Amino acid sequence: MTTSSPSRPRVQANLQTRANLSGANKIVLFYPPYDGPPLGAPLSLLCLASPLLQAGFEVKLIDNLISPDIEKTILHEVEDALLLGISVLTGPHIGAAIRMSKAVKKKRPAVPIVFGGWHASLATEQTLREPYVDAIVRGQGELTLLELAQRIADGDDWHGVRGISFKDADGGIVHEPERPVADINTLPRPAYHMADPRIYAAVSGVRQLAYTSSVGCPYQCNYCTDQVFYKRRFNAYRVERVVSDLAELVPRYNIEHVPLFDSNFLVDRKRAVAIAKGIIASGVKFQWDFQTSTDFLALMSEEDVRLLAESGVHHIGFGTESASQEVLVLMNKRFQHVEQMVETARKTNLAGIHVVFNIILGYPGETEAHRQQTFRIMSDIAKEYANVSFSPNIFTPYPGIPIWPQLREMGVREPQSLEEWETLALGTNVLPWLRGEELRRLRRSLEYFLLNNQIRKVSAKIPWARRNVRRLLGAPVRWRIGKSRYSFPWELWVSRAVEKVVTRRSLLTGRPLAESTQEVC
Ligand code: B12
Ligand code: SF4
Repeated sequence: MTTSSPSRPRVQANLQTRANLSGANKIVLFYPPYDGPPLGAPLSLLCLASPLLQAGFEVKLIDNLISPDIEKTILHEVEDALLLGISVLTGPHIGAAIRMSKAVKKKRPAVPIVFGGWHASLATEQTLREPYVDAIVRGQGELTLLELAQRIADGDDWHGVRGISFKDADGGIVHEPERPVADINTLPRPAYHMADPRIYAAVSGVRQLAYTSSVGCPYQCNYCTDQVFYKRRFNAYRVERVVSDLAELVPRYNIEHVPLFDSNFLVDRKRAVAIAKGIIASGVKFQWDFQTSTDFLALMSEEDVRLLAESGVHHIGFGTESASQEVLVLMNKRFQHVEQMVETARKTNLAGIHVVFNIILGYPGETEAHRQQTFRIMSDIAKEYANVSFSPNIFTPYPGIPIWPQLREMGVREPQSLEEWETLALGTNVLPWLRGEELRRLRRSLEYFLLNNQIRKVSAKIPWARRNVRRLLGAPVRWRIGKSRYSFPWELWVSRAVEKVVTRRSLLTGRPLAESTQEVC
């Protein structure tokens, strides 16, 4: 939890606000708990805080990760607050967002509660129907929240604030027109000073600084909402800004690791290479990771990929999703081809960069034959290039993804309330076409695929018994994947005695995730 005080309060004390909060100048922003390893300070809140601070508001950040008793802290902080803003992603975030909102509404009903972030932006009407939500900021939030906060502080009506949806005085739902996405170069630097990475390092064990060098991706994959949020525009900081930010922030906070939160970092390859060169020239040393698509990496020269590694890139996450061209077309991923996955693996392997290929299983239209093809091709790639790991998930339909009309027709039931989205089994299975024997076969073949990827790594560092089991199992496991034959799975039984197979990895960092975790970002 962090606070920052304004130099020049902007609130006009003589005005009566909608919520009767005259004189209040404090904005409380809350980041609810999520499932999975801690990733450092929530960048969304740091981005939102900056323009508010510049405009003279006091901002208090409450992040569950470092505020042990969130309810007590929030209730205390909203005592004299102008508004409570909550960032909401689909899944576990929602539970705490609901609990805190209800508690605040009970104790301080006059304080407006504003939801923002991907879930609230993509399931706006449904979220706003909840009695404890007063307004939603849709999409990029910096300028919209600032304008809304100014309206509330000035006691003005909320009509006309572009990018918000809200309940009017009669409880009717109003959707204001969209706010165009702002060029991120025009936005102030996130308020990093409000989230000391040392405090976060005590929780995560890593001194890391989340950074976004760009937002938006030009592609339109059917299962992804980036296009809805950022309108397919690659909106990126200039090279000089990225390099000077990192060259300043990394030594200031003694940072070891910078995960980039960009949707597709290599859209502009020249820019990416210039950033890597700039980092090298700055002399500042740290590791950094990013996510991108294989079509872009495959187009880079070996020399440029090596340059990325030299500048500190040690992991890259790829949404490869399938090795069947037919399934890639169903996903509207026509831009991606299996040869590019191979080329990506080859070039990153040469450069010594670890990569994770995400795989989506059970996509509508994917047959068992497609899936087996994916397992075979991906296994071949990993056999050739030891730097490749996988993170497979069963397709999860998130709110607002373009393929929803088809999913409804195929019998997928859309959650009917905010609460229901909280309990959606992310990455597990809600697909009516993946049941019974087919699901059992998927699970078993997936186990073989993951086991194969793990046991091909036989090094002297591995204990003797496990090393020998890996050697023994290698050939039969590869045979099964080659032939798609999975009955009487004795290799799985034997391996379970000595192996804990990694089933999922973080695309952002490459680190293994617990099997139960819902977070794969
Ligand atoms: C980092 C990240 C995470 C981290 C964030 C942790 C941290 N410390 O920051 C964690 C691990 C929590 C995470 C988890 C998940 N994530 Co994630 N994540 C991302 C990622 C890569 C970057 C998010 C980010 O910080 N961006 C930078 C900031 C500045 O942007 P922002 O968060 O969008 O915030 C802006 C606006 O959204 C808005 N805003 C946000 N909050 C608020 C609050 C208020 C009050 C207001 C007014 C505005 C506002 O204003 C901000 C500034 O413009 C995005 C992809 C992307 N490119 O954005 C996916 C993304 C957000 N995640 C996604 C998904 C699917 C998930 C998971 C559901 C499952 C999964 N695949 O991992 C889980 C959910 C787990 C849970 N609920 O517990 C989806 C969105 C799905 C959805 N409907 O919510 C995205 C878009 C990836 C994708 N392309 O599909 N994720
Ligand atoms: S390439 Fe990645 S970020 Fe871009 S639309 Fe496809 S899934 Fe989304």
